[in-house]
Amino acid sequence: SHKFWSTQPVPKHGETIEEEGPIEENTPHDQIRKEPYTLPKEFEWSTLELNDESELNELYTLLTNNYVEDDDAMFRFDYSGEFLKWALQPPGYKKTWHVGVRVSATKRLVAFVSGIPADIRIYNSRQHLVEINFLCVHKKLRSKRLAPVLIKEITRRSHLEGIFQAVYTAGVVLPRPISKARYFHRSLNPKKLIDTKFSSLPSNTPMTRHVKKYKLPSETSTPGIRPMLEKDVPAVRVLLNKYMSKFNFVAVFKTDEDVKHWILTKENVIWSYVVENPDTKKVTDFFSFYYLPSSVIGNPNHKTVNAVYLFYYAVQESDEKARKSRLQFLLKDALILAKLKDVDVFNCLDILENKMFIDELKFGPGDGYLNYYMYNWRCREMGSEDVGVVML
Ligand code: NHW
Ligand code: EN5
Repeated sequence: SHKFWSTQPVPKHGETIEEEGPIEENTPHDQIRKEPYTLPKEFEWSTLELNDESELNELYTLLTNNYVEDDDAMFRFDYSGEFLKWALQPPGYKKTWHVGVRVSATKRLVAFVSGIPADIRIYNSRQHLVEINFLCVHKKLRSKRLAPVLIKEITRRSHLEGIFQAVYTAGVVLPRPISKARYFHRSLNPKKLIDTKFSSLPSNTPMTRHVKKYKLPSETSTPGIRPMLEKDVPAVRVLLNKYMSKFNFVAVFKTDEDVKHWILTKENVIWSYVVENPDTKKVTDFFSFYYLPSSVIGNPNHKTVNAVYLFYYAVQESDEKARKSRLQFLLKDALILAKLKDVDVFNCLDILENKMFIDELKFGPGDGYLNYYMYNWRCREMGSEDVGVVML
């Protein structure tokens, strides 16, 4: 099995790991293949220009109709065009890493994969690498081994930029996960979630009691909480990088520009809030969540489930017990703020310190998992509570 993955520089399933480091040497620049990989004859490569509204829309349409679904094919991610621009055009992005495949005859976009530059720390090693996401092959072209060609092509284009490692996440198990996280869901609109079969009414529970269980206050409770502003960027960067030092696999925010791009609120894409101490006026905490609705497949009454996903956050509190209580208050406010935006469900993974609030705030386990991977890097596995990388 794994006709493709067995040829790639990734650890094998079951292989024991003695020492951390690259699996293969960097290819010298003059030995990197100059020509794109060969596609089956009816297709051609097409680098997407996402600043062009019509090309962005082609990508949106491909993903909306063909991207990730849950195991029972009831919901499909519906990333907006605005969201895709945010996700794919961070500081230092490379247009050549927005890799499309078109049908030569009709120019119809039928496959895609992307890379963005990123900085991470894995255990004690800091790396500038590529984050791979939005790999997608049109439903009609599945199982024709197009995905390996897309992966080899984005690898080649990374090598050309001097990058030989990558991070990526997937619901499927491949050789070989660094960590496995689970999705958790907090119902904000229990009736709609049940109507769409996103969740089911527990047996012997009347709807009224179920709805009451998830009721939230109409206002936040943390003193000094407010939307994050551009002036908060430097403080948030320091706070976040400090908080990240607790974990073994994290994103590194090198510049204020990175924080400005990744954390500041962009309406209907990402929302961020800070807590400013009312006495000292110092920012002590922040959290953010991104908006990613899912299309409901084949439901006559509901087109989408409005979901947000917990993104990066940081708390200053250093005492473990105090931090747990702080996080519970902050995340409860996050639920309230999301509810005010008409969000139906608040999602998170069991990474970071999320286990400190998951049960108390009535998140329940989902049926989906997320596996974390690195390409061309060998290292020990870790528990999800050691992971501090959040991918879109
Ligand atoms: S995970 C989301 C991936 N996308 C979807 O699930 C959308 C719906 N599905 C599809 O579009 C986030 C297709 O099913 C896809 C596969 C395109 C997934 N990752 O073409 P074939 C990401 O975007 C392997 C990696 O016939 P297909 C992360 C599979 O194991 N490999 O299948 C992406 C098999 O190989 P094997 C995956 O169904 C990370 C081969 O593909 C995979 O028509 C990419 C079969 O190919 C997945 N999610 O198309 C890796 N799903 O060896 C980046 C299947 O087992 C690596 N496969 O025979 C790093 C590159 C950069 C390095 C830089 C130094
Ligand atoms: C990489 N950037 O499976 C992206 N979602 O649990 C790749 N389940 O929404 C990511 N099946 O459990 C790929 N409701 C991995 C994710 C793929 C999408 C996926 C799961 C995550 C999901 C929902 C719906 C299940 C429908 C049937 C789910 C239960 C919610 C319930 C709420 C009340 C408390 C208990 C749980």
